[in-house]
Amino acid sequence: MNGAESLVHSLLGAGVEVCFSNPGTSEMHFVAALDRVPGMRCVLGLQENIVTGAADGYYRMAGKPAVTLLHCAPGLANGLANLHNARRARSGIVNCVGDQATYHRQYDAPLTGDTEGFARGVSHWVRTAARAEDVGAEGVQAVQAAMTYPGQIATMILPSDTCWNPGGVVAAPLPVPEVPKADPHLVRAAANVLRTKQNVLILLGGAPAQTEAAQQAAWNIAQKTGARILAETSTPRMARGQGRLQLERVPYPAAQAIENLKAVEHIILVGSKGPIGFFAYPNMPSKHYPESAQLHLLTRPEQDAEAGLLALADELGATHTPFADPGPRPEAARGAPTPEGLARTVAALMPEDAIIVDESVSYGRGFFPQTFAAPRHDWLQITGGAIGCGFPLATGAAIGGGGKRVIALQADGSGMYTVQALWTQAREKLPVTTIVLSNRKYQILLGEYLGVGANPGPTALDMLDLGNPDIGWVKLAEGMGVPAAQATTLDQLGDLLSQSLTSTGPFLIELVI
Ligand SMILES: Cc1ncc(C[n+]2csc(CCOP(=O)(O)OP(=O)(O)O)c2C)c(N)n1
Repeated sequence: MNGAESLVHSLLGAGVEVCFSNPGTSEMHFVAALDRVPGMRCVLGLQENIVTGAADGYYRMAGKPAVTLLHCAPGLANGLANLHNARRARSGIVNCVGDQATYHRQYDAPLTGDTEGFARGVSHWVRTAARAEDVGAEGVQAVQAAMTYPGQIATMILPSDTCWNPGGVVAAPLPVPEVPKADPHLVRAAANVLRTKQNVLILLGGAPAQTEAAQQAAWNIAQKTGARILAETSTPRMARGQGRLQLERVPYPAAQAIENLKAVEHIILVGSKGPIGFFAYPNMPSKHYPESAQLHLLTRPEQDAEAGLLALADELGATHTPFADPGPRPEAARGAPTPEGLARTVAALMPEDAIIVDESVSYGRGFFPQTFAAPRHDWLQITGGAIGCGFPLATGAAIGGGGKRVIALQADGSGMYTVQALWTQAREKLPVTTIVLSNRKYQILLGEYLGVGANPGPTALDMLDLGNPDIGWVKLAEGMGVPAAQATTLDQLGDLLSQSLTSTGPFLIELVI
């Protein structure tokens, strides 16, 4: 058995079932091993940022890591932006990066680069294999690292001779580390704040703090104590819709966030940190909560958020209180597109347990209130601010979601970074409906110019214009095997969305906004 075969056996034994891949020469033995060792679903992405973004989406839905197969330092570099987003989402991923053979590295061949250096910036765990005998054991260590709550990025660098040399040893899976619980002292301290103080905010950060059970505990606490609840601005995965909490996020625009939080005196942090700006702006504070407000830690992101909230509810004697009724499901909107109308239409037509992937950037800021009364669904967002995650995230979420329909709300500028993920959706026949929000500009940056006090002239404005020439979204999608159509009204959008739900494969709607 060679090293690559022992690795594939070991990964399978540790429960890894999907390999998102964009291979090269140095990964050929790994690819050949995938042929000889059955059981791994192999999914080809046509650029590494598709591969890494898909692995992120997969983890967010499946709750277990996929493996990525990437080619040398430059291949890893292509996938870094979505590994950055995945790290922010606290998704678990095992990256396998093929590299120069151990004895060939000294010659500095063209694809040789600082693979470890690139990996370290986005990984919690990095290991460069030295011998074929070791890669099985290192593979299960990587899975263990990736499964460490709530999820970590583990990167194995595999010089090609460690894959092709004989002597591979299959390793048994390692136990998943126990999830650290909240410190009981901090639970009592948080309870004390909630009992005795006014204007307390419970701030939920990360997927484990936004499950239905975590929301229920937070709601019980809030009903008992009068605290407010908010989620952080970017959410990896939030349970939403009927029977869930009507949970709002801290707004993205600095002025709105500061206004929203101005009365807050105490913040209970549940897997979150004190709200700060995405960026600094002249004459704006970095912190968006009042300087006088106090932060109280309930759980760090690495501690069990759900159990922490349950313990806090217990400590306070906060018993089950039903969530507020969001009212009837909205009806599909008609006429000219508006953000609210689009959100209502999606809420009206989405199937139960849909997965919404949201890279809607500026258009999506008001989507939440309009979708509170939608059927139950999960909402996945860009987490690290590195645009170009939507199409890959939707692709991976469809594979991790086990057949649930994905509806991707995709801003056009961000979509163009990784549009070739559509090809993977077509090839894998994935149930993804993408709605491209086609404003033909980098709309958000118009606001950012004003925010930083810059005064855009014609050259600056030209850098934000995507309308010269217009991007042909329908042709782009069709060219990659995804049926597509354009909508200019919400009536047309509703018809196309309904039609797409009757098929089992992907569909793209360009909504001209
Ligand atoms: C990887 C990366 N490159 C560049 C940026 C800077 N950036 C932020 S938003 C944006 C444009 C977004 O445009 P679009 O997706 O069309 O959304 P809209 O602003 O029109 O809502 C750019 C280029 C970024 N955040 N991440």
